[in-house]
Order: sequence, then structure tokens, then C-alpha cells
Amino acid sequence: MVAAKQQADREADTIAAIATPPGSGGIGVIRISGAGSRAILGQLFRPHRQAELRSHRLTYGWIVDPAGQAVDEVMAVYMAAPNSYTREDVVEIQSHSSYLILQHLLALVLAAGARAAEPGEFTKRAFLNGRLDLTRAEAVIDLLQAQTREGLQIALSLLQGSLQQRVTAIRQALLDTRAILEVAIDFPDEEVEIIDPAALASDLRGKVIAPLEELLRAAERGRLYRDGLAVVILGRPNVGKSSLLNCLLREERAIVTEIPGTTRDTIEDFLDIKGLPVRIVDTAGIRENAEAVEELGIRRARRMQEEADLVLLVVDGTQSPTSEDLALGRSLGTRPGVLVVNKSDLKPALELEGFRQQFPELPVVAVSAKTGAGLGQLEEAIFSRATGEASGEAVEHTCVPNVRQRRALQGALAGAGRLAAALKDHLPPDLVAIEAQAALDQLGEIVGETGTEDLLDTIFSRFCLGK
Ligand SMILES: Nc1nc2c(ncn2[C@@H]2O[C@H](COP(=O)(O)OP(=O)(O)OP(=O)(O)O)[C@@H](O)[C@H]2O)c(=O)[nH]1
Ligand SMILES: [Mg+2]
Repeated sequence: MVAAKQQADREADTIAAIATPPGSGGIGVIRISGAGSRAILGQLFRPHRQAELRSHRLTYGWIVDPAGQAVDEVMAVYMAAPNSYTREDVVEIQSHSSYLILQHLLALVLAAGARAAEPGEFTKRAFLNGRLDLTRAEAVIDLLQAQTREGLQIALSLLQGSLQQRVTAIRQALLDTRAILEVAIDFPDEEVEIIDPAALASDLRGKVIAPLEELLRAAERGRLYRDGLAVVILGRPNVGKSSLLNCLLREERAIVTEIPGTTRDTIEDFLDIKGLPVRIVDTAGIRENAEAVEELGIRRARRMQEEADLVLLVVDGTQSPTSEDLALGRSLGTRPGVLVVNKSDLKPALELEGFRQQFPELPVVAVSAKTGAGLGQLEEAIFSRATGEASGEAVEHTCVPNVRQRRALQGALAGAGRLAAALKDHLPPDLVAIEAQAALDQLGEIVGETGTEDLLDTIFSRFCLGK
């Protein structure tokens, strides 16, 4: 009880945070939400004209500290509940974006009665006050963290409610089924007329099971666009791994020399390959009898190989493949890979064909990390190897559930399966209803209607401050 009371008190607090990232920029924003927002602004703000503050109107003026000292020239806006991000009274102060000014402003706002917001607390309030369901709240995080246009598109679609609407429709079908079962429980003698198991089962298939399966397929298809993949560049020393990294990144990221063993550590960066967020990792060239430091680098390279979703095995096309190249190829095992034959601008070695035949499952791309030739084909090979699709195929990546949502969808699907079986076996309606409820609970977790405070804390703590 005490904990619940404390929780309620916290939710009643007026909260404040710096909403813009640290560093200097054009504008910095302090955001305040809660019943005290307007009064706090009133204490600190001196509007240019002594007009009454009007909701949703930007007002120009100065922030002044309690001693009457001017702090910054600002624009302030007050948004009266419920037409605000959190559905509470919200104030935003746009100041010059100096970290010192923003810190000072925040300190004044806190001294005037606000509490420092926790990460994600504004969005959590929007959720608790019913403005966003949980799928939309999570879409806000996705929106902030998206690294590719496709990722952004998924986030925007979820923010517009694509998943919420689908889940709500499925829930409604289950609620209808449960209602029929409840009537049958209340009037046991008329059970036969009330329940038509065949009709219920057919409804269940069309309105619950099939749409759940479709959502899970979308999750599978879009998973890479949402979570991205790790691609590791592997090969003997001097085959041009670092040159390839630089070429893919279109910048001189890693040191390249003609000395074998140049790269000692793993070097990684981020790449957008046809909408896929790719973490690309260059590694130390792998060889026997390396000296101590190099050996440590090689061990790291091996570790990265284990973690990789896809390996680019680079060989030097001007040299006959060595036993080390062969051993590397074999070490890939069943992991997806692409054989990259580098230095295509030079005269090729004749023995390469035999080498390629050793690894018939590896797609082969000839490139020149020096001239950039073949780079497009390599990107295409990475894309199709990772997704199983050719790029440019019209695949809809909009409503892509995240890991948490996927798990609940699977739980709901399992529940619906048991429900169908119970209907088929003509179990008593109260037992059938239990399965309907189990599926409903899982779906409720997706939109945030069922679930625990812990779940909410986990989700909202992933936000940044001020959001
Ligand atoms: N002609 C030609 N030279 C290349 C190409 N790619 C790399 N090189 C040269 O090959 C040498 C080795 O390149 P790196 O990129 O440092 O090779 P690496 O595989 O990273 O080598 P380590 O870090 O030592 O394992 C350098 O002299 C590069 O200029 C290419 O496509 N064509
Ligand atoms: Mg290197």
C-alpha cells in the first residue's frame, strides 16, 4: 500500500528535464509536465508584453532568477491539458542552447517546485494517461534510435498504430468468443444451442490464428531492418580487408599499408546497406606464427567471427590460395558468408577456380578495394545473403513487432491453438474460456492493458532523458 501511495505521489509530481542533447546548438529546450507547470513558468518568465499566457501560443520574453537577474532570452509555450504530449499541463522553454544556460534554467525550474524527470517519464505519462498505447510508446524509442530510412518507416508505422490496430482487432474476436462461452457457462442446460464449436473454431482460425501468424511472419521478415546485423571481414594478412572496410564506408577509417599484420585490433563502424543497419568489423589478418600483439588481435578476430551474422572472407585474387585461406574457408562452417576476391584491378591468379569449388555454397564477388569496382555487387550479395531477398523487391516493412511483442504474439498464438483444440474436443465451456483468457492476457501485454510495473520500468528506462 505504501509503495502504491508513493508511486501515485510520483505520478502526481510536476517533472522537468532538458529535452535537447548536450552540447551547443541553435535552440535548447526545457520541458516541464504536471499540474504545477504553469505556475512554475509564471515564477520565472517575464513576457515581453505583460499579456496573459495563452495555451499553445509561443510567447517571447526573459527568464529571470528569484533575485531579479536575467538568465536568458527565450520563447515559452504553455500547453493546457489534455492537448499535450503527456495529456498534462506542459510547458516548454526554448532557450539558447548552451549547456550552462540549460543547466541553470533547469536548476531554477527544480527550485520552483518541479522534480527531475526520469528517462522516458514524459512518454510514460503519455501512456499512463491513455494518449499512447504501449506499442506506440515503444515506437517513440524506435523513432529516436532508427539508423536507416527503413527503420524509421517501421517506427512511424508503429507510431501511427499499425500494430495496435491489428492486435485490437484480434482481441475483439477473442472477446466475442469469450462472451459466447460465458453465456454458455451461465446457462449450462442450453449449452448445445449457444455454442456452435465448428463456427467458433472457424472464426478463431480466420480472425485470430491467421492474423497472429501473419504478424509473426512480418516480425521475421522485418527483423533485420529493426535489429540490424553484424558483418565481419576476415582473411589472411594483406589481402585488403582494411582497404575493403574503407571502401565500403567511403572514408579512410582504418590504416592500410603494404606490411602484413597492419591491423592489430578490431575496427568497427556503422553502414547502411540498402536499408539494413549493418555493424561492419575489420579484423587482424589471420596467420600462423604471429607475434604476441598480433596473436591477441587474431584471437579477437576469431571471437568476432563467432558473433557475426555474416562473414566476408577476403582472399587476394592475384595470389594462389594458401592452406591458410582454405582453413579460414572451412572455419566458416554453416555460417552465412560471401567469398570476396579482392584486387580485381590486377592480373588474377589462375588457381582460384579450384578454390572456389571447395566452397560451392559461398557466393563469390570479385572486387577492387582500390578502384571500388564490384562494390555494388558486394553490397547486393550481403543484402541477399542476409535477407534471402533480392534488393528492390517490394517487401512491406511497416508493422514489424519487436522482440517483446513477438514473444507475446507467440504466447497468444499458443493460447489460441489450445483454445481451438479445446473447442474441437468439446471441453466444457469454462475450460475453453480459460484458454481464451490466456490468449487475451498475452495480447493485453502488447498494448499495455495487462502487465506489471516492472515491464513498464524496463521499457521506459530505455528512453533518453527529456523524452
Ligand atoms: N592493387 C590493389 N591493391 C590493394 C587492393 N586492396 C588492398 N590493396 C593493397 O594491399 C595492401 C594491404 O592492404 P590492407 O587493406 O592493409 O590489407 P589487410 O588485409 O587489412 O592487411 P592486415 O591488416 O595486415 O591484415 C595495401 O598495400 C593496399 O594498398 C586492391 O583492390 N587492389
Ligand atoms: Mg588491415
